Amino acid sequence: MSSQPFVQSSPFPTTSGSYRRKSKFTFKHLSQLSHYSTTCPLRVIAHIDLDAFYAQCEMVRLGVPEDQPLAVQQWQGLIAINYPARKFGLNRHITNTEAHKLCPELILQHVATWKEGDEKWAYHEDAAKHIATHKVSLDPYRRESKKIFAIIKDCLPAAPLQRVEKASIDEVFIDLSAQIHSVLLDRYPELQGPPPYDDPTEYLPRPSITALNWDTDALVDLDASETEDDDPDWDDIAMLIGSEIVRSARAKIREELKYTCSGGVARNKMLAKLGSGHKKPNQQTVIRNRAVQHFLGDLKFTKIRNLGGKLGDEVVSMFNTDTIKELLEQPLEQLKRLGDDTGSWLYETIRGEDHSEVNPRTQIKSMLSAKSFRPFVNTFEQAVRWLRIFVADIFSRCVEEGVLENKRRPKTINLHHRQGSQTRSKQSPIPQGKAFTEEMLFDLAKNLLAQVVVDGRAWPCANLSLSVGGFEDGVADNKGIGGFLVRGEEAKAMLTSGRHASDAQTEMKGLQPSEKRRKVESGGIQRFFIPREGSRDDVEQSHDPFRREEDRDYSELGSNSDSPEAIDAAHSDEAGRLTLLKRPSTPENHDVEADIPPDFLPPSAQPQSLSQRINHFQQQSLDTYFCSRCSTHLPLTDQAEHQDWHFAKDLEKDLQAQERSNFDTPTPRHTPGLPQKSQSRGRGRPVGSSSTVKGREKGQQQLAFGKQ
Ligand code: TTP
Ligand code: CA
Ligand code: CA
Repeated sequence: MSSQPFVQSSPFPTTSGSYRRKSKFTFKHLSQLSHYSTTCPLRVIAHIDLDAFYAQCEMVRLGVPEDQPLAVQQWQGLIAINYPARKFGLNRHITNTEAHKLCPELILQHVATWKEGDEKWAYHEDAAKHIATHKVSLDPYRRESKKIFAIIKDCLPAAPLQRVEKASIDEVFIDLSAQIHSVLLDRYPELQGPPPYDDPTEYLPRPSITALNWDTDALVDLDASETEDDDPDWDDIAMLIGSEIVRSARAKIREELKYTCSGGVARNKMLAKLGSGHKKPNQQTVIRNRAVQHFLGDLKFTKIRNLGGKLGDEVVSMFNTDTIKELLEQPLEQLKRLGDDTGSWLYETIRGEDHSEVNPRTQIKSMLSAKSFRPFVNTFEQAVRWLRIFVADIFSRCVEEGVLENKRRPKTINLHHRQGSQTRSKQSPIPQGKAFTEEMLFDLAKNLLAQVVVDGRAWPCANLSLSVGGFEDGVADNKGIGGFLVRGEEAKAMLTSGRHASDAQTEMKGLQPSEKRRKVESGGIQRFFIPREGSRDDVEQSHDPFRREEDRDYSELGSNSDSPEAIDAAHSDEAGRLTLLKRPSTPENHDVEADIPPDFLPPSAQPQSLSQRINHFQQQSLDTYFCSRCSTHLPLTDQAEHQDWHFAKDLEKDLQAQERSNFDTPTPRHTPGLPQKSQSRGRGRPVGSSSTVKGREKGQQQLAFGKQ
């Protein structure tokens, strides 16, 4: 590694020969730079990634000295470790207890959580003990992320000279091409003129400069065929300007928010990202075009975006290596054993070629709130409580997106439910003609859950996630705009006095998982990213979205690479994260391993050992109970599930009826958790009338969980 700038090779370098007077780049290349052409050889992309991001957020929030070791804890595991703590050997794969042993002075800060029944997330002292009743909130980090993103944008000129892509909660790509083009013309007037003979294929004059000052940058050593004695060409100068811009943005983030970050500057996204991770913390690495092969030669290809996961594994096993150097020996035809497109993509990638665009879209496409359950959730009531939290979480993020002002509004709501190896997804449209309220979302969510329960085998549930998607700009797309606006305002008034007024959430860019995979720019690798499309009502056995998220966390987030999938995971919250952590050895955990779901046994009768349980189970299953609603005898062990089934059926009908009659009127306020019409109803209603709710004993009891 050299930190040496170009050295002045000769006092009169530009007069010694004609080759010296001409650049290897043409006027056309220069002009391509101003258009963000992805094939422009002068292109400059930057990647900025915050150092130990969540840990820094906590350090700044708590006012902790910079040399104090600190790690961020989620349940029993660590998800972010600051650099002072890394010196003690701490990493993401150890538990908090192990961490304390390695570094006794460590500050462990648990992430903020939503506590069941609370109106807002908070930092709870003993959160780690409450995995069963709390849900992680990443809001504090989203907020900081948003501030950082704003500073970066502020440091850059206005569009069209600005093109920034938020790639995850703590990183951005910047296409600096157009900005650099304008700086080049400014600083080097010789580039301004029209090309000789008006021929854009004419070569540019050679830069008059012979030495570049790379300041504090880490410069990657040149390829073997290159020497620092060669005078810089325009691509080197473009990189230098890019590096200056990144340095000033990083300084501004540091100055205004106290955060350090690392930067990478190179000719494309892939290299820029590898660059920012090359030297951490608080440094930036420039990979000049003349240094690309040298830089890549030493790397493992599994560090490259999209090669951290399954595709990477497949390549490793097919070619028996994980180094770029060895893979470079494989001819294209060999790589095409992975598929034509994938092979070609890989061939280019390991040669440092990546023509993907910096995608400035920062609009949120979807929001997801999820939880993995340890112990599992076993009743409708419990699940609905989680839905309440998910809805509060999503709704507050929607408010931040401007749903109440009708700026943007999601069109669909999805529920994913996992039981054993089976995942089910239910989706419904979000009615566009009426006010967007938390209660409306909650009702829709419950309805979806009810549909899952109706299908049967809903419990024990290992994972639930709720998402809203299909965000659209309200004004452009909403035809009933007039009426809606009034209601939107009403809803806002209703809410400003309530829970969400002070609970501003920060934005996370998000795409539907399927969109994410489709977004992978290099056409050929889709088969590794595109999920099998499911119908609206999917029972997915082999394709399991939760499983995928978990894979992702292990293979990609952990390797400091944020593939589009990793971005998903970044806001999938516990859905993915939990499995990264070692499972806590709490008593509840034994339930996870038990092959008999706990809800088969009444809590008071829960025996201790597995054999006792089995005995108990066998004994119980001999008993039956009589369901008065369908006049059937059923095994006692199925009672809970069966009653849930009735309850869910009722709820479904009830909500449908409500939907039909209320479609044009704003949703009235009613007790959360209970469909409005059913609140006044008593027991023992006759069976069979479609829009009424009958035999609600269990349901009423289940849903009477007070303040949500
Ligand atoms: P990263 O950028 O991967 O890591 P980092 O910022 O903690 O450290 P580095 O200096 O190496 O960049 O992830 C950003 C944040 O995302 C991280 O602070 C915490 C969160 N995260 C998880 O919650 N789980 C994970 O497995 C990973 C990789 C990150
Ligand atoms: Ca980071
Ligand atoms: Ca990152």
